[in-house]
Amino acid sequence: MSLLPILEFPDPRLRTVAEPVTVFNDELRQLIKDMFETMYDAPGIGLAATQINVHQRIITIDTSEEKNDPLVVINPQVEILTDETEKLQEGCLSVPGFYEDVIRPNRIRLTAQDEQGETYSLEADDLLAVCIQHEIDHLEGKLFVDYLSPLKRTRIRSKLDKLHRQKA
Ligand code: QAP
Ligand code: CO
Repeated sequence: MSLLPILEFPDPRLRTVAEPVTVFNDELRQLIKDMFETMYDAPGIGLAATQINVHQRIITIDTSEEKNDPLVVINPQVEILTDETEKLQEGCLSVPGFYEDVIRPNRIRLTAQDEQGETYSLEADDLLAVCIQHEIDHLEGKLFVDYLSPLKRTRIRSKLDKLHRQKA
């Protein structure tokens, strides 16, 4: 098991569009274990492979209080089930320290594969629905800051740039 380094905004590698997973082997399952370890350690409720610089369509999620309900999401497809939206304060392990309201559809149907390649489908609402959409955005090279005003996004970028310079 190992903790994986997480790319931070505005790293251009976060803009990469991820490729579908075609091989379901032990290497994939080990990567998923490491993604859960990294996500739980943060602690976070969702992590997309893009964030650890692996550009394949793989997501780990656990929105449970007890952190005992891991969901593996590979090659996801989403159908929006309602016109109703949810305004939720979102954060992101790739945008550490910043949280802003984002509006998204609040009921979806997810169809995806698990770590064995088995296809499943589930309905999600509220936090889980939002988290799934946030993570799928990562696979498309999109971040929650893209939904904010240009002013807010620029401020966040400047502050993180400064932090990254101090670290370097
Ligand atoms: C996406 O994000 C999400 O800034 C998952 O310093 C978040 O797990 C979807 C985190 C909220 C919907 C609502 C963020 C950890 C974790 C930080 C996360 C931080 C440490 C973010
Ligand atoms: Co994120």
